[in-house]
Amino acid sequence: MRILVLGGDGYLGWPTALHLSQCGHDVAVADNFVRRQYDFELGMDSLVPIESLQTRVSTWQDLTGKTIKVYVGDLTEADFTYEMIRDFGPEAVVHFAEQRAAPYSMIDRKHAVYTQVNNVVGTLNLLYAIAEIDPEIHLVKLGTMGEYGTPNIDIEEGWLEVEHNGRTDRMLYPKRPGSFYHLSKVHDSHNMEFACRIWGLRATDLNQGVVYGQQTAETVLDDRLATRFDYDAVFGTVLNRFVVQAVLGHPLTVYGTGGQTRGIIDIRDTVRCIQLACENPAERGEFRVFNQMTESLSVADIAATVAKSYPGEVTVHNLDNPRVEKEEHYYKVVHSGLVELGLEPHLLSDTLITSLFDVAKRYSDRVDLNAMQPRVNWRGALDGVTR
Ligand code: UPG
Repeated sequence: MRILVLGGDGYLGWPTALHLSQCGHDVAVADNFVRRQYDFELGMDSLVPIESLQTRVSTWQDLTGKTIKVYVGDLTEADFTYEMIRDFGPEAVVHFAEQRAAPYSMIDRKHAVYTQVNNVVGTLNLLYAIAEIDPEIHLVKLGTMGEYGTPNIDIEEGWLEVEHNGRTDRMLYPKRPGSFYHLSKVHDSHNMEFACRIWGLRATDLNQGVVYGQQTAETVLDDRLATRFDYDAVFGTVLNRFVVQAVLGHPLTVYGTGGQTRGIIDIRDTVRCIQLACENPAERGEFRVFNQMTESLSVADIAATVAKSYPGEVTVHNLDNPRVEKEEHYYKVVHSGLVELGLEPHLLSDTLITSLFDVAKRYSDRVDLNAMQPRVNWRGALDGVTR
């Protein structure tokens, strides 16, 4: 298949592009490099050094003989988006090209507005480009488990059968997200469902859990193919952060009681899920939703698992929670759709954590301890930032 990966220079977009290419698909990537720009803005950097996109792509070609075409541009510029879709003529578009950090979106008004404009307008341009150029294209879009929040009922895969006053209907599952970033994905989901219903597009919304890990079968082939490893309090995801903290002898930064429970997924399952979604497209007119996670763990359980796997001493520090989120709640999620398509989940294991410890140890001299402490507060009290 011809598959275009948007956000192909990022933490997950790059390993996904490699995996799809390795599976024999004809892959192109697009990126505007804004993820690297956020590092400059925040004074942070990936723990693992990463090469330029050009070096990554040429390394892949040298190693495998497979080519990956590169488009440099911004989805919020409609001309770029239309020209790219016309030029590459994809059968599937995998869309990672969004600002993806909840804390970044909560820094202040400017960052909230940027996140929502970037994410919602980019996706809307893409929907129009697909509808006008080739409505057969299957859009595979990264949503988030954070769209649902933590409702006191079971979380279904995107849709809910509702009975009300003796009548029934199948409605989009109600959303109660926890940040302006997560809200941007809710808005995207509604726009996509509308485009499927009104124009007959085909789309898959992958509501992904919190990703952990850094290596895939393809990225380990050469250091120059490595993907990012974020450990800072803005872009670092919780398990990856705890691994780096354990290695450094820094207390694990559990926010609040740690009772908050999240769906999680190994990066190796992420790339496989995208492959499965592309190779098994939604029907025309169908807005299909999968919950892309493999197990649920509380933050305290994640900390305990990391502490148990680490050979040295690990301490846990329960910080005042900088976020506004429930710390004790019901959490039960249906996530059978991708398994039915063939996903064989890698559940969280000591082996995976041990290999992550090795990555963290190898680059531990690159860690900036100042990046560890959360400074973005959901209640709006960030030092030194004007709104
Ligand atoms: N948390 C801690 N300590 C930390 C970091 C996080 O307790 O040092 C908690 C946090 O309060 C939250 C949970 O861990 O309850 C998960 O936080 P995090 O790993 O930062 O994930 P999210 O903010 O949910 O966002 C990530 C990705 C996002 C994706 C989402 C999927 O950044 O792009 O949509 O996971 O759920």
